Amino acid sequence: RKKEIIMKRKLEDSAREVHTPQLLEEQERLIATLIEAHRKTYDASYSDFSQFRPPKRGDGSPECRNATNPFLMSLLNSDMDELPKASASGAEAAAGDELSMLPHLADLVSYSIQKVIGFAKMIPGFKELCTEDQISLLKASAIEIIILRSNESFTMEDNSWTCGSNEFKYQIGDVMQAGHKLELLEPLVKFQVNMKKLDLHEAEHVLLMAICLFSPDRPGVQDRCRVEEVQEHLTETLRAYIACRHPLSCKHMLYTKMVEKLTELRSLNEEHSKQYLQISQDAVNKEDLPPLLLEVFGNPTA
Ligand code: ICJ
Repeated sequence: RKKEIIMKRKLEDSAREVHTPQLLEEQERLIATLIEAHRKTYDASYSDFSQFRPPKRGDGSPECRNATNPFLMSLLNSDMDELPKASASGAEAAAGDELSMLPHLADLVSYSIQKVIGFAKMIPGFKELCTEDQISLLKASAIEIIILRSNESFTMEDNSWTCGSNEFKYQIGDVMQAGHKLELLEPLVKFQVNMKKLDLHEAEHVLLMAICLFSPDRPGVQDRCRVEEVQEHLTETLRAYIACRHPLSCKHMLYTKMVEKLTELRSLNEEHSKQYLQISQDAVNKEDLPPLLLEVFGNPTA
């Protein structure tokens, strides 16, 4: 009789958990920690961007509409009647050049990798992993987390990443001038649009980045169990958060949709690896790619 009562109460308890999950105090603290970690590593004023090598666009400017005659164009458009020195200015004028955006975007990505590392170090459980596993996780997820965090600057108004002034507004064409093919950029922009439509809370956004980082199936990870444990704790927290904080009308399938985003990121990552290899081989100026970028994405000449 007594046993029955206890059993009944247990069943009721678990039923209540399913229908009205609670955000435990510990989960609340975890979310607060992640939000603070993100705020400390994501500067929404984008004021550091002017320190990157400047963007070079070959868009509508006269020099570039006539990319086949850069020298002629620069003479016609200036008061000079002589070419300054060898090919220097000609090369500058031909900003429609392939890879003309590479130095700027490579600096942006290298800078972002540093920020992602700073974010990772503040996630409970990351520092407790051995250094080798920390490196494996970061190498595999860096581009995915950058794609996720970049959603904050993405706007559906004109499908661009807008980071302050026009100089730091990035459109598909700009990324093509970093050597990427439309095949990759189309899904990248689609991803950003669909992400934007999910209209995530900051808590959900930062949890998704942390969940992405703690993927136990990345190559080279030794202590898969530890990584999985942390990831499960994060996903549990995300489910609980959505269940009790997200308005009923929009939480429908939200968790599932977020997990789907992680799958899409894997395929973007895979395609990025291929195109990165190509770009890093094509880059004539090896200085175009900062050392951190070479270390994280791979150095084909090493
Ligand atoms: O960290 O939100 O691997 C954030 C901070 C801001 C701005 C921002 C935008 C990200 C963008 C837009 C952040 C421009 C093009 C970027 C894209 C994310 C990845 C993409 C930087 C970074 C790159 C050009 C990558 C290629 C690089 C390459 C230079 C080696 C494009 C392939 C992505 C699948």
